[in-house]
Amino acid sequence: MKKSLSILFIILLVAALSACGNKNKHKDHQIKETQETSSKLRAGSIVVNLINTKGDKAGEATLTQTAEGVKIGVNAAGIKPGPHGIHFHEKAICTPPDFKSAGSHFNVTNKQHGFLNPKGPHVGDIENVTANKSGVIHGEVLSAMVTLEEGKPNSLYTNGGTALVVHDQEDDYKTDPSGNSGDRVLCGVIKK
Ligand SMILES: [Cu+2]
Repeated sequence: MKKSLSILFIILLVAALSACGNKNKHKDHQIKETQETSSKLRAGSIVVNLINTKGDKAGEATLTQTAEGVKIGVNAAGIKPGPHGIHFHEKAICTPPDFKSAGSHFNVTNKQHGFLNPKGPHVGDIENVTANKSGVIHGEVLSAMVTLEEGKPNSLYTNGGTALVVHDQEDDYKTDPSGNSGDRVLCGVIKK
């Protein structure tokens, strides 16, 4: 238990530090915001449009392949303040209002959900992102478990692509299958 708590603390610390360091970068993304409906290449990164439960554009996620894994910059508005679960889901389909179309979590290794679950995590698990008092997320998280390289089993382009989904509640990192993170509130399609 003590070990689990230290791991959680490290995860939260890393998330907090990333969030602080990237404020300015995301302002830049906001200015460049466009109305494309699917993922698009921009300066070496993949830009994924995030839509809300009404089907309106609510922001963007910028995915960048780095040596450490895929960097996920999230810039979105209009959701409940506080921490939110965020995951890669297995289907590249975002149909509002419930986004069930995105299927389960991206889980090519057949594990259970959660970084703190002894039988986890899913390849698609990501650290929580946090919305501020105004319901705006400016954050950056890293996933070392997926890749943007095509042809690998853990590629986000596997089987026609995947989706990035933000949930209404915080992911507890241990409850299968989705960390008790509640409804799906934002969704973005990741495909070629
Ligand atoms: Cu999810």
